[in-house]
Amino acid sequence: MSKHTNMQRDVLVLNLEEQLEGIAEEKYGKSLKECTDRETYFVLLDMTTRLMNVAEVYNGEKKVYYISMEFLIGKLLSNNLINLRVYDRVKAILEKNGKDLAVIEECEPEPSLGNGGLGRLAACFLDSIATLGLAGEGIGLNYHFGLFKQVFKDHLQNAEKNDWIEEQSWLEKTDTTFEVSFGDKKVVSRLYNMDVVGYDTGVNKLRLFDIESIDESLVKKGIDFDKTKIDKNLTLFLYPDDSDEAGNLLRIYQEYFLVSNAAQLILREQKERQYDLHELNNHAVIQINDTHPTMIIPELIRILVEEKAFSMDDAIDVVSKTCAYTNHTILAEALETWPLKYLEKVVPQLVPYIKELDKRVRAKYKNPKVQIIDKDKKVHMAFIDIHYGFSINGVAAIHTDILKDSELNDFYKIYPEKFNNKTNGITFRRWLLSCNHPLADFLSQTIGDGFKKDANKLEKLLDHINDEEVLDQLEAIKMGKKKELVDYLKKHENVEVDPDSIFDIQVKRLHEYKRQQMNALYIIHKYLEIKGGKKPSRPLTFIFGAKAAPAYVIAKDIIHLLLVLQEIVNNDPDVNKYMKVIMVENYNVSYAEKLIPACDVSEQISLASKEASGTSNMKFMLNGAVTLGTDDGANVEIHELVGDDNIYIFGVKADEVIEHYKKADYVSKDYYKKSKVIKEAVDFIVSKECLKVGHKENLERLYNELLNKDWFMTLIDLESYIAKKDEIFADYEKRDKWKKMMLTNIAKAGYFSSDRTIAEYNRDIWHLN
Ligand code: GL4
Repeated sequence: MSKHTNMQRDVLVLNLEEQLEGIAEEKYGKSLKECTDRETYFVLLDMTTRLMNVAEVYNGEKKVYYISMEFLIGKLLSNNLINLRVYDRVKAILEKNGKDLAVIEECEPEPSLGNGGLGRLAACFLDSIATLGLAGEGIGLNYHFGLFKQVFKDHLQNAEKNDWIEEQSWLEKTDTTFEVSFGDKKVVSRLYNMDVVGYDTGVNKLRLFDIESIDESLVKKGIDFDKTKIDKNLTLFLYPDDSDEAGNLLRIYQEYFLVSNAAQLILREQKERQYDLHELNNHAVIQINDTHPTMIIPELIRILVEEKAFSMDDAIDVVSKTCAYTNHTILAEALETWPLKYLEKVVPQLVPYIKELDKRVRAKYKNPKVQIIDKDKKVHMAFIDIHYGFSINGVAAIHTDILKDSELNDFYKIYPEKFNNKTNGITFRRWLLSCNHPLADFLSQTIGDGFKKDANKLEKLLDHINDEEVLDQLEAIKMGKKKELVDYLKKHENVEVDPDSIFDIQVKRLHEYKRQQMNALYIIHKYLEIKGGKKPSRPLTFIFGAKAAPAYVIAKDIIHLLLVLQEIVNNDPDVNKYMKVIMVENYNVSYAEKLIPACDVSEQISLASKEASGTSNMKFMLNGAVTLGTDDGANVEIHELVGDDNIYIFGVKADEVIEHYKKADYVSKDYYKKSKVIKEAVDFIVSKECLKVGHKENLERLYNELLNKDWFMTLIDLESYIAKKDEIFADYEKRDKWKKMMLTNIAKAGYFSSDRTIAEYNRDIWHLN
């Protein structure tokens, strides 16, 4: 940090209280004490912004641009205060003035700029890039209504707009505007910045582009709007419904808008710094987060050729050395392919370049499976990234292996040197220091502060594995967090939960491969057992949080089933003493921060091979939950780290699953017919009890899906899941064993710090100094 900014910062920090009083007076003509909670929030926002303005800005010779359709950043106040190292001081000043920082935090709306793990990962990465002192920025879009807000009505998911942007916010409007040309229209963009402050370091920027001509009034009912009015709707929603042609076209408009702005921003910066564009790769590295920003490749090539007098060869060469691609999924439907005719409509200027890239591949490789444009005239976006980027990485060891050995094997054979693994990570600032103050403080007392900067130091906790006082403290902290959650659930979901019950939690996007439906079948099984007189030794609380894509019918049916079960179980006097079911409404980052510290059993039950990594598994572990999971994604690495005795693994393995798909020999009905337990659980979905509460159409559709299709093999694992789950619940009673498992999981979580992940990206891909 330069001496100059250092001093300015010190002055501000020294006079924090005067500063806060000054801002309160200036803004509201009141003392801090007299401010309402909301006013206090805005005073803090101002104060924090001032501190970030005097922090060091990173300006390396080379910079990483992390381009992503999503940045699921969560609320910023607490995290910024923590990273600026003033959280405790601010908290104390507020207390002196009769205010509780935790209450003030509730006044902040959560930015709605992401969907799930992919978007949250991008946010964790920005935190770690800044924390490691690397020059890097995120580039994304400023969605006005973001991902929809989930509202339950009549046991169904309804989608409403998520109106999160306020008059005063963390967004800073800039003077930067660019023109973006589509085939049939031009729009003008505007850049908004958000500061990303590292832990005890400097700041980077998240760049969010918007359009000047946006018209929020286009959204009339729910999340419906005219998808064809591009100049008015472009940045209204993240992932608008793409089940029809207009929706597909809108996605392409959004994606090109993102990359056109990114390209203009990056090239403007190169020019300002007087860098030679022939050496672009020495000054910039572009990390393409999943395929959505893939068009940055042909777009940069196009600009270099048409506006910078590059030969095609030179343009392709330098762009290929600048762009790297991260793959986040092996689900075929998530790998984007756009019909060429859509691209011809939206971005005709790119089509000759895409064809050129395709032609060059064709000239070199005969294998039809590696061609960019297939025989149906569809453009495989990932294939552009692989042929014309210098690095392809998966996000967990098993995922990268599957990419190499099966999904992308044809490419791996061509470019073995491009493939590499970067196991995901999470920022411990948000997922420990901020969401679990009691645990963070206790760890500091027990093993020192070192873990805050070097997560591997958490291993020191293992020295205390036989220390009863430490084990009891961990248990007490967990209980404290469970009680906080109980209060919150009472207030927000209107359900009573027993804090002494086992908290079993599954929170993640709703998808059949994640198998929330399998968890639901277990709940049915337990319900029937209790009805039959077999009571669990301790009450069980099953908590879910998940949004389903509005066009994903079966996912919404699964939510319906969960809400129906919640109603039946929680209102049945024979059962509700022993178990409760809660599907929380509008699960988001802020909710995760309340649920994760309170969890006992972390549900990571995807069909093996399908979950690229998962990241909630890491957050739960760090907060002392024990994983119940399949050998999938990062669970595999958690398993390796904690050993067999500190995790509960069940189910078929990835290679078996892949074999089943290859042979197409999985028949769910066979499992249903063979097992009484499975049959009873599945049949209950269309039982009198369920139909009395729920809707015939939804329940029957789900029942038929499970019985006749079950593409993600729920029934193959149901019996082993039931057995493992009963085992983990029984082990919960062996308190000594359980507390040691908690401790071991926390101690071994250091590997999953996103600081480690980012250090690896930098070492192997970015090479920033
Ligand atoms: C995801 C994966 O589903 C998830 O396993 C992974 O942790 C995450 C971040 O790498 O990326 N892929 C897509 S698509 N959405 C995700 O959340």
